[in-house]
Amino acid sequence: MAVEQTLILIKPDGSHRRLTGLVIDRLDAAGLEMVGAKMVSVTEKLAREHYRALSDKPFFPNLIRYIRGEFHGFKDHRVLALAYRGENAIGKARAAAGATNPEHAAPGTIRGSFGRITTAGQFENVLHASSDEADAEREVRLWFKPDELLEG
Ligand code: DAT
Ligand code: MG
Repeated sequence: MAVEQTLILIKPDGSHRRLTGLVIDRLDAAGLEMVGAKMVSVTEKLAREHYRALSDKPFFPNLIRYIRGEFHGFKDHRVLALAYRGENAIGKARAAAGATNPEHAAPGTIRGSFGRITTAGQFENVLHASSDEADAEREVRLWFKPDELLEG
């Protein structure tokens, strides 16, 4: 199986609810190797670029507010960006994360255990994990400069 890189973001709900260590622990247990890590203050431009494939969705405006912490009323735009490398890293990270909708995520996955849907209907699913090879490559490049990643 191919060695891949994938992007993980600890979303503002994840850091606010003190789930950062738990996510890192689960990805460690999945056998993935961290090759990049940094705190990012997410600009509107970065948020829109990251989610550009969803720009025509009705929930897009809230999604931008969510990844920037605004949806939850946080004053900063704090996101922890992590890059992981490993065999089938994209699939392993997605499996550890669980389904997008926390209500449908399997028990024991990060989202299944800790995600929730607010009364306003917004998903709080703790983390972002790249969905496929094309997205992973684009997203790692969007969030990290080449010299911020360990060489493989
Ligand atoms: P994932 O984060 O599992 O890759 P996605 O890329 O389809 O899922 O969507 C990105 C984010 O958008 C997701 O983490 C939460 C939000 N989202 C997706 N579908 C949604 C929906 N039907 N209603 C509300 N928010 C949604
Ligand atoms: Mg996605």
